[in-house]
Amino acid sequence: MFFKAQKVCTAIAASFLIVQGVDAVKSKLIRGVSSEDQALYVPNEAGYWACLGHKDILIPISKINDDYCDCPDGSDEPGTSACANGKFHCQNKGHVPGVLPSYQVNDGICDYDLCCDGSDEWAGLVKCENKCREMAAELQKREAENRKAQIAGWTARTKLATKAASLKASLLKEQTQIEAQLKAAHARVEKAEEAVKMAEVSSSMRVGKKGNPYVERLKERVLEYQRAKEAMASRIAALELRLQETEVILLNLKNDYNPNYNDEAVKQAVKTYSTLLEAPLPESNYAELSYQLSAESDDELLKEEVEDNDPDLVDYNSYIPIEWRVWIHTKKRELVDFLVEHGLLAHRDISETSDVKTAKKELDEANKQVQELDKKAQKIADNVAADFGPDDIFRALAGDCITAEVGDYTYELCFNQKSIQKPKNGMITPLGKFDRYEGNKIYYTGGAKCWNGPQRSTVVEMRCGEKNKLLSVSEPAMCEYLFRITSPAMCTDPEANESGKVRDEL
Ligand code: MAN
Repeated sequence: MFFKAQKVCTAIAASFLIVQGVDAVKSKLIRGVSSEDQALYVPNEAGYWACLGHKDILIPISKINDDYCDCPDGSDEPGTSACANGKFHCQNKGHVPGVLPSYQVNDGICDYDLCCDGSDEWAGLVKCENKCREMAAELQKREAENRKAQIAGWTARTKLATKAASLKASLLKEQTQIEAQLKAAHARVEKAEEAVKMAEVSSSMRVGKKGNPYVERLKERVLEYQRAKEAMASRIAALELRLQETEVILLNLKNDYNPNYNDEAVKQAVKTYSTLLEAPLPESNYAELSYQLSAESDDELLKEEVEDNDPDLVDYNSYIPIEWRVWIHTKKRELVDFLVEHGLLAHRDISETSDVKTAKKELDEANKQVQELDKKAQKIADNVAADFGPDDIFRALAGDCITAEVGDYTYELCFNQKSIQKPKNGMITPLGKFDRYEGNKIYYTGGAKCWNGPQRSTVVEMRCGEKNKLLSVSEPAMCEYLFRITSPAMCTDPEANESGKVRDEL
């Protein structure tokens, strides 16, 4: 702004000087120079002017545009074709000003692309009408179309951004759900592991299992036998005492009776006692006696006992708390496993009870559930962390494909996946797997190996467009493919651009 103002002031000063006039030439505007730069063509007091790029070369002001090149930078001939490197400024009123290489001045060709006002052909070799008005209208139309396309592209991009954000949000939601499910599944595994342990403990210690009716009856029977044995022992003791006393009486009678008295009863008693003493006594066993006391048959109990005849069976279980039993069982299993592992004990398959089988099945299912959830969680985590380009925008396009027929091939590009080449009749050739996004480019690498060359790869150059479209395919180097595409993903906010422009101008 400051420079502009300064230039305008200088221009005013220059015009003033021109009006004042050092000579006739100086009073005219210099041809081929913009109104802003007219001020650069002011002579010194002596009527001399210095070449713009060579201040040491001074020429009389009359030599400007005299169709002879005096300045090495061509600055003395802006309005003629005398200098090969000069520049001709076209004012193009009503349109955008242009700068033409001055050798194209008066060459008999209307250079409308740069000089719509036809001022480059001022010598009259050819008549160039002023086309600035229609060209400005055309430009305006084009700009309006461009702006429309930009708005459409930006609208499409906004939709893509919404889709990408919602895809990510549902992924994150799913991730949270899977995490909760995983937590529950881990708890299920822990519980199932505990249940297996308990079932194994119960199965390997069945005699001591609380609530087993046979065990309870067996215990009762033992107590019954113990009581019977005690009763029998005291009865035997009493009878033995009485027998001892009787024996003393009979012994005294045997020793002290008078055989000269003919008492038949005494003689008979002494004789019977002597015979008894000579006869041997049978061995007796209290336990055997006590078993015979029970009227109920033990067959059933004994049968159960045989069925429970597990070598692991230990009868201390009923007397210890369940947690201790689990601990003991675990240690015992560890010891057995250790001994089996080190070849000190033969491996023995212990047939499992249905409780153990059920518990193990539940554990397997719980572990399987954890594995499946882990896999799902990993897949989601990979997707969340994957590269979907600037602002994650290509998340909305991942897996979408665009195709184009170029020469003998159909080319296909799938976002975040692959790029392929398909001949009219023949096999597909992979041109690379998605590798990364970088600025406005996508890289696909590691395609099919080129004959005698590298693996095929693709670079995709993108620019803004309302639709995803494959515009062109080329092969700048053997097996290196360049795809040019449009995509709304590359569009920017036209309003932000506008406000940017305004800011630049301020
Ligand atoms: C095939 C195509 C071509 C490639 C050659 C290389 O014909 O994939 O694009 O240049 O192989 O041998």
